[in-house]
Amino acid sequence: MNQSLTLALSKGRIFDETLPLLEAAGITVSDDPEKSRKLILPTSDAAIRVVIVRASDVPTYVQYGAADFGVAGKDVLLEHGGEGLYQPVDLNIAKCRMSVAVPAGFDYASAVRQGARLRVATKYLKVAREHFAAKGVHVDLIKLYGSMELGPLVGLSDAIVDLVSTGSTLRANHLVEVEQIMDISSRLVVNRAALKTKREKLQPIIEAFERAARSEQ
Ligand code: PRT
Ligand code: MG
Repeated sequence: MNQSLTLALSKGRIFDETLPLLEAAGITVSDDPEKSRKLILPTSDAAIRVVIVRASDVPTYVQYGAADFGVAGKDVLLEHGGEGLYQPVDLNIAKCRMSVAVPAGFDYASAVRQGARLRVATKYLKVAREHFAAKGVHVDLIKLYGSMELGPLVGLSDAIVDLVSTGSTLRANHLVEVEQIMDISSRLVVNRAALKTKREKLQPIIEAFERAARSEQ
């Protein structure tokens, strides 16, 4: 049986923070995706390769079996919906939170209290829709693909829903965090069919990731 594996990762923090987990599973990747233009990277295990894709595309590659497994943020998984994906391990990496932010001086509490219609710019439509619906706040959601912080500065929106880690991006743009919606970390996602057909090869890696993630806490 073909037990070769393809792992989907995005470059940047997810690649960087997955490397130690791979090493804990005895797998090393020698190419640096920031320097190389290669999209398919070999590893020290001839039967395992890494494909470099956009962070928000990881669940799609794994869902369709183009990759057997991958690492994706909870933010990305919630927007994707998670169909066809088994999510066995919270890897506790690439941690941040999803929050509501507004320009300093904007009275968010009374805007919400008075039942005003809030314009919210975000990449995370599903999470934002559910969050405001649960609070009974009327919102007009404006979909953006990045640089959400700019929205309120140029009058596109009153508020944004975005990821925050150190808070320095918000501060640099005179925005304040007014609500934390949820904590975010990245998870291991595995194609459901591969889990059955390639179990022998996948299971020890999943277990090594699990142990490494636990010892990182
Ligand atoms: O960058 P690209 O458009 O290719 O895709 P991406 O932004 O989805 O990928 P990437 O690599 O930036 O993020 C991958 C995953 O890392 C996300 O899906 C999150 O789960 C997780 N993560 C952890 C973060 C952050 N921390 C984070 N701080 N993703 C993005 N940010 C951004 C945030 O959107 C904001 O613009 O960093 C800025 C805030 O950071 P602070 O430190 O200034 O608060
Ligand atoms: Mg980014």
